[in-house]
Amino acid sequence: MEFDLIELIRARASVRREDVLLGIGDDAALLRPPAGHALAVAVDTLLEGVHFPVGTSPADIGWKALAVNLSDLAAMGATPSWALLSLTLPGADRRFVEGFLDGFTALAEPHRLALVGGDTTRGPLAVSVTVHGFVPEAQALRRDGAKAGDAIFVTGTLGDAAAGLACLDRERADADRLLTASVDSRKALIGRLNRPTPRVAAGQLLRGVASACIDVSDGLLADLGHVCRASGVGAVLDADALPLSSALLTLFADDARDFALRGGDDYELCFTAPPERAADLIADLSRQGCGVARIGRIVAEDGLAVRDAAGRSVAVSASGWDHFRS
Ligand code: TPS
Repeated sequence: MEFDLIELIRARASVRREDVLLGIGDDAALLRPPAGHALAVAVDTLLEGVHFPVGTSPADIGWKALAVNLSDLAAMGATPSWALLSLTLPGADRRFVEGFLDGFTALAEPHRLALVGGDTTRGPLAVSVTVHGFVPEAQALRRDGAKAGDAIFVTGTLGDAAAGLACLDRERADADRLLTASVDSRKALIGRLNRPTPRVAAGQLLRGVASACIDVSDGLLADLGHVCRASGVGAVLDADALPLSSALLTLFADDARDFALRGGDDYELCFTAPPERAADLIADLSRQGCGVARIGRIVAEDGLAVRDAAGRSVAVSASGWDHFRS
């Protein structure tokens, strides 16, 4: 049975690349990274009921498992090349694997990402994807380069995925309102939860320009906090500059800002750059079809502050997603 599944996965590995000397089928893949580039490698595991709600379609799980990994490469400014897939399944469910590969392939193909190996085991549903990419050695985007005076930016809109999760949460006090409210907004938010768009092209455009970069997986405050700690700086965010989607504002007008600051799973890029680069950066990213907002500035003093337009502090609980929080 295991070998049938591996054969099925091999048959669906549609992207061919010249730098894959040997793909799925031997004990290890043989790959040729390009000279002068660093190999960027990242792994992310998705568990049912933790990273995606029970009942998520196999195709959405396949898309998201790859998207969150491509987002890690995007945050490094890397160009994706190869992936490994490890699937733990309760049974040899061919239909699940077919659906999973539909979603996975839909995202792998446009990024020319070759699936070069993997593993299948039996157990509670879990998906682990390892991705590889290349970035010119001196141009990789890192978390530790933010400088006092830099402007802070974020791509796209924030808070949508966490709001999508809230829409699916039947325990919520306002569950009935959410079920009957704007169907289009609900769909848009749940779509952001299930099918995030990794900002791969944006990450490449930021090479050599951004002083620091991270993808927003745990929530803006948490992830910007990682940048600040790594860089030895602090940040002041402009609460009124946070980019909020019309779907979020339609369904969660009162909590929109909180979702944007603390909600995870958006997979947008948060980056810093000298303020004099702001106008060019915004124009270049917009030309790519990637929205970008300037949301604050890096300061020398530790800590994260959120201010409104009048300069008053906005109270927020500075927590993001933490797997080990009890
Ligand atoms: C059913 N969530 C789970 S893991 C994570 C977030 C925001 C951070 C990124 O994970 N419950 C369900 N589905 C979800 N997506 C969440 C909660 C939210 P990692 O740090 O492992 O990369």
